[in-house]
Amino acid sequence: MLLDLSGKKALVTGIANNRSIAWGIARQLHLAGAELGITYLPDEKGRFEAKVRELTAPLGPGLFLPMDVQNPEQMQAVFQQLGSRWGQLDILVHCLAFANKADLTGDFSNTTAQGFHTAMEISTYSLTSLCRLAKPLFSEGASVITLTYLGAERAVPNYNVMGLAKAALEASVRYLAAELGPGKQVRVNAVSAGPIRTLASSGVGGILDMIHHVEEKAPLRRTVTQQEVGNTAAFLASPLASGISGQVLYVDGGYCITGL
Ligand code: 0WD
Repeated sequence: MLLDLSGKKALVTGIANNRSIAWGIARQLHLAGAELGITYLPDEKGRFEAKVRELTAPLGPGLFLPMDVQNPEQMQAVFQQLGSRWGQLDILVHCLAFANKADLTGDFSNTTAQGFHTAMEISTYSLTSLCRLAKPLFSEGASVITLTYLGAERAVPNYNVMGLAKAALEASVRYLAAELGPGKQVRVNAVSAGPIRTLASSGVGGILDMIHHVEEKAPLRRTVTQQEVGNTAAFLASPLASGISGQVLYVDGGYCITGL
């Protein structure tokens, strides 16, 4: 059976530029035949909007909407549009995260309550909000995919508060999978990606050292590409993965199995 997503409607969040993991996912979903809805993080000068619109135009998105996950009205508006234009949702890609730069370097114990809250609200709670809003629209066998990192379960230097946000995100995946699976067979999974240079990862202190370390130690002696993560997301979105839910799937060149 070949991977075929034709006729599927996919909402992809978290494209900031052509290095974004979400961009790798959007391209692979499009190649497999899915129709895309894209959300972008709005900013006052509209720079993100222009950049993301130009980047994604060749994929012909059926929906292109602003969505800041700290803005509940904007989130509701996205799902209202989605409901009236598509009437259903087959694939939901949650591919966004944020923590203050000051909280992504140095001593973890210096994390402020505000920094803790911000990281959790944007990077973790947003998955739950998206699933709640999407719930009435999910089709039979719909698939939800989020992005996580090994820092959720190991102490990775500088990853700090984001490690906690990812740990809670992985727990959210399990609770959401348990809630959404009965009945409509909605599946919820996370892809744990190896370190990739992106706008978000450049905020993590020592990201280049992390990548070099993976290149030396991972069984595949390299880190992964956005396209490889995109391929896995397309698989998880497809009926080929119909028996997989509540899981964290590692796309990291095998790094997570290494001891020394
Ligand atoms: O090494 C990496 N790059 C890894 C990333 C390894 C493993 C996992 N991940 C995860 C990230 O934690 C994140 O969940 O992958 C996801 C995507 O991250 P990315 O592709 O590395 O980063 P980027 O291209 O910057 O996209 C993340 C985007 C934001 O970009 P910036 O850099 O401007 O914060 O998340 C979006 C935004 O577009 N975003 C928001 N979207 C809606 N509302 C918000 C928000 N409040 N904040 C950030």
